[in-house]
Amino acid sequence: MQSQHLQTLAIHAGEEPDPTTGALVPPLTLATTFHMGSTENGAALFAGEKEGYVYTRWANPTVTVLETRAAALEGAEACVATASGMAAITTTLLATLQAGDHVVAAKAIYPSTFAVLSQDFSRYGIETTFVDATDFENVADALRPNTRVVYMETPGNPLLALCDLEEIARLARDAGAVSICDNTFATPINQRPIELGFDIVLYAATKYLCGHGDAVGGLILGKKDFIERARTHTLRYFGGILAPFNAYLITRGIMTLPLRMKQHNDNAMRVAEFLEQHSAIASVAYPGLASHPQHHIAKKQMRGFGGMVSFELKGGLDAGARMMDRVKLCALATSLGDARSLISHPATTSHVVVSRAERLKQGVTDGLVRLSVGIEDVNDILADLEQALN
Ligand code: LCS
Repeated sequence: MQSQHLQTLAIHAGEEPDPTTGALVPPLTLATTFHMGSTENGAALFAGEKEGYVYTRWANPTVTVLETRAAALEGAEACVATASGMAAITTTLLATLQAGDHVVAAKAIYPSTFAVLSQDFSRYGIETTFVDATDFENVADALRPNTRVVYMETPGNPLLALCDLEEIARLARDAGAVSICDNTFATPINQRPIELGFDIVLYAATKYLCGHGDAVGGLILGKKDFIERARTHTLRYFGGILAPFNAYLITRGIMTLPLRMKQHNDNAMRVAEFLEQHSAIASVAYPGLASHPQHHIAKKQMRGFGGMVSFELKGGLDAGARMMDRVKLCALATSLGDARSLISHPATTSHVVVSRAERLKQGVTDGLVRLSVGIEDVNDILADLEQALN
């Protein structure tokens, strides 16, 4: 049944008709525990001598369907699902790092990731150097003999800064460090870090993969050995597993991911072009625009430029706030990647976890507006923005 084409994998990978009922949709298995058959069989399952389901914190059939499908879509050897995108990030870092290790990370990343590295991992003796990764030479300069992880997010949240994945994967490999890419904004449809040499890809599946704004979840993808270690050690003990119901919803969301991304890409390009020529707008960041400072990297490593657009109004914060209060179709809400358009103000929402000084250092200004362009008819999105801007 399996084929190499993404749209087919998105619909079929990881599922078989249910052997007892023939149901085509994989059943939602909410069971927390599974019958072991016999004491002998139970012992073999617990010892890892036999494969099978034991307890949902270890593995669950509904979650397995999602993991198999996501791995197929990414072209990864294996995948493990987590409770959230943050759980995917922290589980991966916990599975990789130990006291005395050093991390090189892009500075303009999801602020909770910035916070966990700078405020929490630092307490465990793990130091992070944050660099402007739009120039890979800055990554090279920050590497130390004890650098164990090179952590990137591209396009980055919320500035949409890009880094050169191929160059940075090479630098990390030469330094003996594990390369990790948060690919949430791009999705496997628009960008494939493993093919560009990255070791590990992470997702907030909460966003585009789910696509409908109704399930929080995360994914870690990479080599089988690493994923199995993360699953059977770090995740099993730290406990941030994905709930089966959320796995069910995210698996269903993935069925339409390639189609949705096509529409997100097309709509966002139209919105970015519209904003760029509008007299009330001071600047627009979208990887697909020729004016984007890393457009050359976008063309090299992205198959589509995604659904996220950031911009500033000429009137700064006040004008931005007035606009965000006036949109009607675009919902004033955090998060991103939903079918519906979402508009947000990073400085007063996602970025409150870092200081204002740090936020400004990253380039996230008081007036920045972030738009997650949905898959509604683009003319309606444009009309909404136009009336709000005017
Ligand atoms: N990585 C990126 C790039 C994200 O944008 C987010 C969440 C996460 C990881 C964490 O995922 P979660 O734990 O929420 O599933 N981004 C959000 C945002 O920009 N607004 O609300 C959440």
